[in-house]
Amino acid sequence: MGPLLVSIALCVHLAVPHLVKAADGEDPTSAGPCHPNPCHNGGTCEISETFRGDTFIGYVCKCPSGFSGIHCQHNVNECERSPCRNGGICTDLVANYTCECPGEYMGRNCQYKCSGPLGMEGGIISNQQITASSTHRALFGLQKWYPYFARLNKKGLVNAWTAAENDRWPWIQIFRGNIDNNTPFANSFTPPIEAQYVRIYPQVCRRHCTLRMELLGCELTGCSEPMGMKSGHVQDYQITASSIFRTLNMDMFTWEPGKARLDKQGKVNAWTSGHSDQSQWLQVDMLQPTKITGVITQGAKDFGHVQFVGSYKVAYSNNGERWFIYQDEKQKTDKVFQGNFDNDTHRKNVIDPPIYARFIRILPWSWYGRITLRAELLGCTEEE
Ligand SMILES: [Ca+2]
Repeated sequence: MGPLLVSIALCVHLAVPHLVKAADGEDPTSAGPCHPNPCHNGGTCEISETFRGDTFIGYVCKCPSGFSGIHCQHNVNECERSPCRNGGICTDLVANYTCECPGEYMGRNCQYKCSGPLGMEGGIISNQQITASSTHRALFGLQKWYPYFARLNKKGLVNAWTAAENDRWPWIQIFRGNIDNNTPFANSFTPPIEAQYVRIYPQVCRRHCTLRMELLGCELTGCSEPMGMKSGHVQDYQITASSIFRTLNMDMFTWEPGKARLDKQGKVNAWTSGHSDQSQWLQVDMLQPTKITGVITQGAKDFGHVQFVGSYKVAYSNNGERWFIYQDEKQKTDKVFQGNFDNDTHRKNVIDPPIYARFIRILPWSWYGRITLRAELLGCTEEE
């Protein structure tokens, strides 16, 4: 063993003369400047000729994230680079940080706005999910002010929920647990309400306790912002389709894909395909790879004719040429999403696991009347 050790020492001597010089006076059993490890906090020691400042120490410490200094002895203050957005308050941790977000925002960096309508007005919250302590009956019981009329902007003669006159402790309750696996926030409160049920107790009523309302919030996962079909952030040129219908073959009644926007108003206010078959598609180009976590669809009326898509598949692509149809994970088949049942009510489907892609297509699978869509995509562009 002796001669072998000597030859190794010679090699090191030739290659790294300073190192051997530095180790000259050391105990011969020492294995070099990295043993014992001089780096703190899990830093990796590597033998090196590099000078650090004006001293030569024969090694460098490769620090794990969150630590710095020659020996990784400094806990980096992650809050110094202000990672919390929208007024979030940062707390520095060991190799990490947390953000305490104001009520309207959530996500690791408070980057998600959490104040979208949860679906009282649009109808994503169904009638069965809305209950109340009592129902007011007027006109000898002929007119009933049901809990599920408590929808913001509801119109008609009976257009709100009203508690019965003899109800001493009226309440109305919205259950949102059966939408999907993600419990929603009811927001605009700081701290926000994190719950499956929300119950409202009217405190002061005039004549009757009557109300219409909306709940604002978002999914707990955060990444469920409208991507801009309704707002116009997604522009017309980004929305294309397999074919286009013209009522009476007139250009002024062209149901082009750029009109496929949730809640679009007007006489011609949706996309309608020129053909009615299962090869039709509506495509949105997000311009960059985007995380898509949900789809909201809605039908429309073509001069009084109710039209909507009753079910659909979703396809995605990163180059616009090679397409993948979103799969049902358990069945290993194309997933068919339930669509609309009328021309106006929003229908939301969660895409879980989410899609990461630049191009998204809705593939209508069944329909009523002609294939007609107004839509919104939910997701986020920023990934933590
Ligand atoms: Ca830290």
